[in-house]
Amino acid sequence: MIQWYPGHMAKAKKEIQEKLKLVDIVFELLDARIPFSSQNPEFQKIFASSKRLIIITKSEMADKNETAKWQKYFKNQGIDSITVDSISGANVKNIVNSAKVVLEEKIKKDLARGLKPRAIRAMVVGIPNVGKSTLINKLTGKHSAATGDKPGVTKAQQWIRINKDLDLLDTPGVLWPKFESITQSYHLALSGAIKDDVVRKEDMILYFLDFLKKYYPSNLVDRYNVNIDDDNVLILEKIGRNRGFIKANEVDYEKVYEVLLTDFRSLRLGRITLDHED
Ligand SMILES: Nc1nc2c(ncn2[C@@H]2O[C@H](COP(=O)(O)OP(=O)(O)OP(=O)(O)O)[C@@H](O)[C@H]2O)c(=O)[nH]1
Ligand SMILES: [Mg+2]
Repeated sequence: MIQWYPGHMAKAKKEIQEKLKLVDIVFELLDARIPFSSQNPEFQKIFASSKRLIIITKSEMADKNETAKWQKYFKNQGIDSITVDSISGANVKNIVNSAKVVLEEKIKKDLARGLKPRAIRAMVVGIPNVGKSTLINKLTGKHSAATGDKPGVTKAQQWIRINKDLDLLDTPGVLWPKFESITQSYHLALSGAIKDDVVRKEDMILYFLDFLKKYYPSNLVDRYNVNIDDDNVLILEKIGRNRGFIKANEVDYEKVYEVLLTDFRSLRLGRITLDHED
């Protein structure tokens, strides 16, 4: 089984637990393409008695129907969720209201006790690269937190005041010691949460082709002009030849893998959700 749990993540997890008593609510960020694989199983325990709001990021990259199914799935577990696109800013402004709904009882109680309303203190948690810092920057409207297209950009916790209604604690991305399955590690690597070299790239690509054939055949056919009945190696070869990726008369498969990964991550393969409930 694949493992990738560098020491700094254990530390980051400990710091999350330490700060828990200071916050009113936890914003658990999940990647819309992998709402299941990006959910840290250890968080269930850590946040068992915390108020939680799931924020599904990168929603414009995922398959809308699947996202709706996942929101229903979380609702059935009693957890509210909201979808956002932190690049365009779609729905980002609604986060405060969703948080107020989750905290309704507490807010009412505080008012009844005569306490002055104060900003909601929220901790932003999630796997590396899920978009924690980008979301915070969209909310502040400026570059308050470092972001980057690779896992592990945020190194330390940081409080950021959004407005009079909201204070956010940015935290470094955290994974867990053992992934549930090889599929989960492929989904994490494909989406960029873990580095490609944590899994065997060739196996991951073959898995991805099988996945596309099953769930998004027309995306595959439309993009690369291949036949859905071709076997995976032939498909890779065709893509390589079409692109002119030839080295010493052979197809340069490494380059073909990169094309598939880049096309998926840049939406050139269309909107795709990797985690399907069935
Ligand atoms: N398309 C799209 N890209 C996003 C969205 N949110 C974040 N990104 C991109 O995802 C990448 C990672 O974003 P970060 O905000 O640095 O992620 P993070 O969760 O803070 O990552 P760590 O600090 O490494 O844990 C960046 O390239 C962002 O531009 C989104 O809603 N849509
Ligand atoms: Mg960050």
